[in-house]
Amino acid sequence: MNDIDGKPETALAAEDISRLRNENSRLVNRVAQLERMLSLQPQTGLPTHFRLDLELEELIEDFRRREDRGGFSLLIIQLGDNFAAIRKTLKSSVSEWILYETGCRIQSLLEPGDKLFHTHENEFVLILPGRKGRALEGFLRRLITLLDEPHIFSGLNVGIRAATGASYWPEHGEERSAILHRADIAAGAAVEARKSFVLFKPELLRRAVERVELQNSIVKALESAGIDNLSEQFTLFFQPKVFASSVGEEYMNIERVEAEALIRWRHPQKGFLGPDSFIPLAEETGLILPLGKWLIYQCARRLVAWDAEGRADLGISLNLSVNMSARQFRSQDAADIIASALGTTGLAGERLTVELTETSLFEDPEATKKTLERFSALGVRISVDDFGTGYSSLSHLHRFPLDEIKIDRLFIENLDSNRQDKIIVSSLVSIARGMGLTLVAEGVEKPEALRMLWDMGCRGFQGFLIAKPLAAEDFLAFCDRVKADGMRIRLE
Ligand code: G
Ligand code: G
Ligand code: MN
Repeated sequence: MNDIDGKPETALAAEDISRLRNENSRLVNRVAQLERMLSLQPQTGLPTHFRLDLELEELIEDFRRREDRGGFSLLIIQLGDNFAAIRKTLKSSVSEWILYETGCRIQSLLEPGDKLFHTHENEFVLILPGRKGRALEGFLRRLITLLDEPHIFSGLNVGIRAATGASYWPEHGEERSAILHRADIAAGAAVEARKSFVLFKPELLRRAVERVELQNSIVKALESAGIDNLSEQFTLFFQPKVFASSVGEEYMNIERVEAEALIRWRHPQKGFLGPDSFIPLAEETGLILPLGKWLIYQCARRLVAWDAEGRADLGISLNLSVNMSARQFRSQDAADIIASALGTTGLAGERLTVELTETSLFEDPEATKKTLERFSALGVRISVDDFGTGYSSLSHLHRFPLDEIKIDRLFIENLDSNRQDKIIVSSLVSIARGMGLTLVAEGVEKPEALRMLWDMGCRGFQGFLIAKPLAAEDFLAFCDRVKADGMRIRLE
């Protein structure tokens, strides 16, 4: 039989076979080269994640065959943030040296049968057969001491913080993936708690699962509803922030009312959630960015709608304060989002105040200044939230275009009994006045505290004494009541 070119079949096959042979040996070499690359980490010469997967599988098989229930412990050692920072900022030879040395240090502690892998840039995995509990404690002490020693390298002296998580086979999981996952959760818990070592326990898994679920439901709430209908799940409460013109025995007279918007979540399964149970997670995962954007738009729309309906009319246009988280503030488009919310709704910038914590302001003062100047250019007012709890230096406050300071409620709580708090608050009042800033006391619960604050010269008040955070309708009712009472609020 001939093929289509008319050549005899056997001749073609012989040619092909020799070509294929060459090709084959080239591929074999290439595969061997890739295997070497995949199985050994170049910086440390230690086996990689691929080898870990294979060897862990074999080890588990082996323990099962031998019915050795003594098992092993698996440690995940992660080098901390400062290692990542060194990698970014210093020459790569420095981070390579640190990795190499870390590998050597761990290796110096190993006994026959122990296995060390360099699985990711900043991560090592250690398998210690038969070592658990007390036997592991001794090892850990030596490991942590050794890892804590500074790395000295051509004049540099750097300490690297390492966090280790451990799990036991077979107690914490029978399968390879389970045992790795448990150790990873423990390592994550160690990083979060800034501890050198955490041993896995089932409670950690429950917490991790809960976090993932919560994260998923934030994503779902954001996705399913679309930015306009998000309000099916998220809703805003409004806590009045009032400015007094006089404070008497029974009443205070009010010059104007503003409100702070506070987010609440009507979670389909968990019910009504306050921000403390999801804002930190939203911050961590970046979900705060779409959520924060929704918030700003929501506040702008609210004000425009109230204006159109003639609600919340106290003779002066209502101002709403929005809390902006540090991550949102640092994102490139914080000012653009405000600008487009104002543009879309036609709201004047003066109607919004952005509340920022001291920590977000002082993290990167240069960038802060630029962003705040853009906010100011839009007419938006800027308020420092929870003032006094962070580390901001008073002398730096004047560098930023600020409008308002809110004294943290920690200082207000015991104002009538704590002399220290009294001194701090009255100096804050004079600083704020001196700098021409509006001052608001947060968490005012007792009439005595309000009177003391008034006597010190504070004019802005927020707290349960005046009103709790209120649903929109209740907030409007509050405004109506204040107006009906001749702009007075009863103090009791
Ligand atoms: O009631 P309250 O539990 O609302 O708020 C607790 C904390 O959550 C406060 O520190 C407040 O700043 C924060 N918070 C409330 N609402 C929001 C919001 O809409 N965005 C951000 N980033 N933080 C909020
Ligand atoms: O941190 P921020 O100021 O944004 O927080 C507002 C938080 O303070 C909300 O959780 C709100 O419920 C709470 N809050 C407001 N007024 C009072 C008060 O008078 N007492 C107490 N304990 N908490 C208050
Ligand atoms: Mn606030």
